[in-house]
Amino acid sequence: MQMTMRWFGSKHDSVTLDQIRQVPGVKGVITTLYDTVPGDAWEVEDIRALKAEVEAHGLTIAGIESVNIHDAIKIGTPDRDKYIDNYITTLERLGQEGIRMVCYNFMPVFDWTRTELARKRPDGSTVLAYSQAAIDALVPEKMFDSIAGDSNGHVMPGWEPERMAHVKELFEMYKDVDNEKLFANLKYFLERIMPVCDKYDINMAIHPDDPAWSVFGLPRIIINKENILRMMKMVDNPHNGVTFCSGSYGTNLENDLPDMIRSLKGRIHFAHVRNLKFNSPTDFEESAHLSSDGTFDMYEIMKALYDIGFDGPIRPDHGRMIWGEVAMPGYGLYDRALGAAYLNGLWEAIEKANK
Ligand code: CS2
Ligand code: MN
Repeated sequence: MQMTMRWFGSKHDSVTLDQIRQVPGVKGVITTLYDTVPGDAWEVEDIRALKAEVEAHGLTIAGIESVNIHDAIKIGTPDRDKYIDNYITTLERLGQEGIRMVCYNFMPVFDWTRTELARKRPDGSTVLAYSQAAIDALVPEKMFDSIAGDSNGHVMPGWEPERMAHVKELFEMYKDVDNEKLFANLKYFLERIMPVCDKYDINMAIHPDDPAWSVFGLPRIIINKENILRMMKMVDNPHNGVTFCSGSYGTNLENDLPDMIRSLKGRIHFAHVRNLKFNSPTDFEESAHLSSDGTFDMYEIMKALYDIGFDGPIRPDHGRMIWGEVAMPGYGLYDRALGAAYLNGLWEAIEKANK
């Protein structure tokens, strides 16, 4: 595995490349062109500038998170091909710059959903949290305000204000899209992009839906082992792979994370590893990475990745906000650096025990 950290670009991130470079074991970043909106083809110069900036700081781009998918593709509207063409152009340009891993998701309307971005824990740290009761008390149009109002002035990934200004219309457009339709639209998209992925050896890594169930009645498909294996089979190409995000699949306690990892051997192209602490099956918070601070056995998760020979980029996922840091919720430096160090430690121990 290759330890990385997510970086949103110097215009948007309070964490610098110089800081990331000093985190032990981190040689690459996972980044994106944060100013693009879903559906645009990325400009060659912008990709090159991003790459040059990262490399000037002694790091490499280990992959892109995310190239987001336009709603027309997920809905399957007649103009979807235009947006798929733009997506292919972006992939081509990334491939030409030597970028080999692209993360994306296929969640309708809303990306990841949390109801609090700064829940206070007894030790004074704050964390992202989710409670189904809070969602049930909210109308979808208020969801964006709830996220934006809590984000220390940052635009949160996947919550572009341009898109969120049209939440009502978006819901209307998805009204005939059920799980089957969404699967079919995903298949259509993947079949069209696989040739360019084959040509440039780009690994596509779908991020799971978070939480792993339907929110506000919207369809959600990337939620469990059965569905993800169906997706792997439906377009059976090694470049059609997954981002294994423990904190997203793990929102559903019925998902056996190490077992899922083992069943995806060869198809996990990117890993997000973080822990969750459940207060009830429908109320959880994003704890520290350490097993004993949350509900998951992080050793077993890392061991499963080791056992399947995982060699792609991995990153600590959302961290707590600690030590007075002010940053994008989930993406401060300190707790993610602790997470990276911990995951590196687990990996070293597993590796040595297996030699
Ligand atoms: C989330 C998502 O998992 C995460 O870290 O912040 O925004 C995720 O990056 C996207 O859903 C992937 O497309
Ligand atoms: Mn994730």
